[in-house]
Amino acid sequence: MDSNKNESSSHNDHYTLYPDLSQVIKELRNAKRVAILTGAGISTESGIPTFRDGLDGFWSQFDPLELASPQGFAADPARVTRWYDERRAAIAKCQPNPGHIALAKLEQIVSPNKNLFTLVTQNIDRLHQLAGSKNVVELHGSIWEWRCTKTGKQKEYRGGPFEQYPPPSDNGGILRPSVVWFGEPLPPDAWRTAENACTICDVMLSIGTSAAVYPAAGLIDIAQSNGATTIEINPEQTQATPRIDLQLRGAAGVILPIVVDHLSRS
Ligand code: BV8
Repeated sequence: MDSNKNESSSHNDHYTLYPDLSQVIKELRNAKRVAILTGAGISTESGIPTFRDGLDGFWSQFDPLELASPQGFAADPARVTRWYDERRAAIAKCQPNPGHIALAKLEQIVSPNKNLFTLVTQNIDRLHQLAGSKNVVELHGSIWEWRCTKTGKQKEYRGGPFEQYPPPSDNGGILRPSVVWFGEPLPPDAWRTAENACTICDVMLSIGTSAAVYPAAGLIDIAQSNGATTIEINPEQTQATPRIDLQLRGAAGVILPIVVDHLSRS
């Protein structure tokens, strides 16, 4: 079979594998504004464990309220900052995967330099930006930014592990990661931008999130109640699945390149 036949058969396979694919392509083709919500699942294929997935999820080994909360930090700042610094060192070895790269391409297809494409992420690894995504909104901060608990002065730490825990700031305080812990408010500007993007979008894709954490997961309902078509890309059902219009069941690193490939064809 020549390569064209091969290609078209694999193309047709996609439609069999993912029954909602043709509708998803149609929606994206007609969309003027697109909003994306990503969670830990899109970084799984880069080697970063998720939070709630089976045994490898973070929260299966640690109690989030102990490690990802102001109370946990106040009780044991050394333990919490060591845990985040170990995650930072692990993430430093990770690269964007085909899912991140496909989203950067999708942004260029949908709205080159017109920011009609907003990528809202709950992730703190910055792999979207490394993959080339431009219009990224970080709802839960970044593991690369640490701030002094006394002055709030924040800066990026890309070097090796801190020498002591909690790491001292340069004016007598201690450093904490600039991530949003449970019980802490989201950065107001980030939330406003995300809420607005999901209010005015025609299509919203929820990718690699269990939709368990609020207010982030509520963005799906905001999009839906404002008339957007909602699409979920996830190997499993999530808390949002019953509310979502279209499903592409599988890994983001496999499905997103297929979506971009179909979109790129006339
Ligand atoms: C707030 C940053 C108010 C740090 C995170 C009771 C008490 C206190 C609070 C609450 C409460 N009830 C509700 C709340 C609110 C709380 C909340 O939602 N709790 C949940 C657990 C019920 N929310 C908050 O506290 C938020 N703040 O409400 O403040 C306020 C207002 C004003 C003034 C003061 C206070 C703050 C929430 C942010 C918490 N920080 N992380 C860190 O990273 O350590 S949360 C953490 O969970 C991450 O950010 C993560 O992104 C987020 C969501 O998890 P997911 O990304 O969805 O990851 P998960 O593992 O769950 O799922 C992965 C998915 O991927 C799975 O579905 C899997 O199937 C899929 N997958 C796997 N492989 C792939 C894949 N998908 C695609 N491809 C693959 N290959």
